[in-house]
Amino acid sequence: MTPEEFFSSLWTDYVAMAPQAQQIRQAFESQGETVSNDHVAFRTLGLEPIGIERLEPHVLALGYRQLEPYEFPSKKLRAYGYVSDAPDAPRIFLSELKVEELSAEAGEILRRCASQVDATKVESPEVLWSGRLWDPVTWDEYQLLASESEYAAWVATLGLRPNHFTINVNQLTQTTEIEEVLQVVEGLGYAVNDSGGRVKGSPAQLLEQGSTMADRMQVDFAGGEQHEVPTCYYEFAKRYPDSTGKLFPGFVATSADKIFESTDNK
Ligand code: OOG
Ligand code: NI
Repeated sequence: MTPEEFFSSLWTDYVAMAPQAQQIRQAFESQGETVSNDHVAFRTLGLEPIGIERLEPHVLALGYRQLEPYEFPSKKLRAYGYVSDAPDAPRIFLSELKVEELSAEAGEILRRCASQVDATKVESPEVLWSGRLWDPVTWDEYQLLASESEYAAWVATLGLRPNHFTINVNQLTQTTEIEEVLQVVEGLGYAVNDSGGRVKGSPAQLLEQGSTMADRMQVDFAGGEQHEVPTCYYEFAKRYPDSTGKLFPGFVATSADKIFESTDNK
């Protein structure tokens, strides 16, 4: 699979989950802007057979390498950033939930989900847009998971798929500040994630970011019930050059911690 085929499959899955992304992208393109992708991100459970170590080989096979690890103690997550030397290659962010840090009850629900995954399916790159690979949880279980970890509830209902794409704001010519981009997005009727401030990070941290609040969609729960849950969101990133003149390639954990909340139920 080429990186082009990979990202094109991801985009198709993503815009089905986040129709707002298509609208926002088109709004910038209709101003004559070129919309390029800074990065995509995935979520998973730190459990066999779907932990980061099982998903990472697909990213490495596309020509990426691990850049650095990130820890999110209060969210019980760990993550890695990946970069590729191919020109204009988007970065990739993989995170996983440290399931053992949740309650026994939550852990049991999540282990039941992971135990249903066919390990051979995880060996092909399509697993990264395969969605939920287990039976739906109950609405009560969803709420229990969400009370401990919004991330856990998200993965249990939506499975493995890109949770956001990111507009590279360095490439825009008319809205060159994150705050200006957020105002365009609000003008289109989409809510902005203001946790930790609308614009996360600073020029001194070499990365500024903002995001929408995720779209919402009816999904299936056990017993044939359907309920609306947050799905996927759009992010906007502006990078600054470091002392060597090279654009900062990484992520900023204190900002990422708040960006995760773009899929919170609030
Ligand atoms: C990823 C949140 C972190 C960033 O750019 O810092 C992130 C997620 O919501 O799964 O994307
Ligand atoms: Ni991001």
